[in-house]
Amino acid sequence: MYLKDFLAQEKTDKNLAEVILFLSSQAQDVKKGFLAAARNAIADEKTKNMYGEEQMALDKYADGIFINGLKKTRLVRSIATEEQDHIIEIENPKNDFGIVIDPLDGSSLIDVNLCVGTIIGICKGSVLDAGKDMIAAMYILYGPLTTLTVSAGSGVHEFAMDEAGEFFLRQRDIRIPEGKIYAPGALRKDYLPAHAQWIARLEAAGYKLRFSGSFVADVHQILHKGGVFTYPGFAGKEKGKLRLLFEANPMGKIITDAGGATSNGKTAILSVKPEKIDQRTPVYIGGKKEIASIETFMRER
Ligand code: FDP
Ligand code: ZN
Repeated sequence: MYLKDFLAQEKTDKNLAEVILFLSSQAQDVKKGFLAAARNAIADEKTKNMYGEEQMALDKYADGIFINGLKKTRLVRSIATEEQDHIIEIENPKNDFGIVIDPLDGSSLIDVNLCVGTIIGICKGSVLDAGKDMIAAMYILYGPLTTLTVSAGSGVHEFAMDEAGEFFLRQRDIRIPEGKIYAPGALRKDYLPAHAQWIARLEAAGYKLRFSGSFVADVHQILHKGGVFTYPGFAGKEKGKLRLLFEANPMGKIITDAGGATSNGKTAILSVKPEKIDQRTPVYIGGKKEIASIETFMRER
């Protein structure tokens, strides 16, 4: 079954379904950018730093695809993206939705052809709404398959792109299983004490390390195999590295809707009211058990 038919069957709000379908259709153009960048890289292989610039350009290229498409279709009122320092307001919008986008997460892995993705949250109104008020979240993963994982009020579902660029249903009602994978960001030497103890506890319990450097891909793995991803606050950067709006909230909604949980170490990330678009947050995301245990460690210190 195709995404369009699935959204209709699930009785997804018509306007919301239109936004989800439009965003998913942009994946093909993002993929064209990967190929173009690879071709340019070969042409410029003598000048190594040119390749670095191509990588940077792909972030901007993907950003442009989503922003220009949304401006043209006027499907949403406002857009905040990781690549822009201000909220973009659309003139004469057809809906009141606010959209938060990380156009290309994990972009440092493009040159080695590892998995990267696009992360999107859809708010009913303001892009600065708390994560729990988002009405939908989705991510596109550019891997061996191009997949779309979406939560829009009726569970978490995964689609895969076919030869014609259409997304067909691959897995319905995904629930995060119990599992023993941990994906720990930041340098061990900078860990704060409670975090260090919690990591030691996971290791003693036999958790296996899996960290690619692409947040969206690493959390995707946790969604399917269980366990926990973390990019904590650490010495010198107590607020962590990852962004509340573009990374933690949309992925947090998907994991939570699949039966998992998310925390900044003290409280559910989705309950935090953002103050600014580039706000950072410590991130713990995964199984309920692991998230409850880091909150206990943090409380007891
Ligand atoms: P990137 O800078 O490549 O966009 O968004 C930040 C992010 O990647 C995440 O995708 C990833 O989990 C994290 O940074 C990796 O950070 P480290 O290089 O510090 O491990
Ligand atoms: Zn990112």
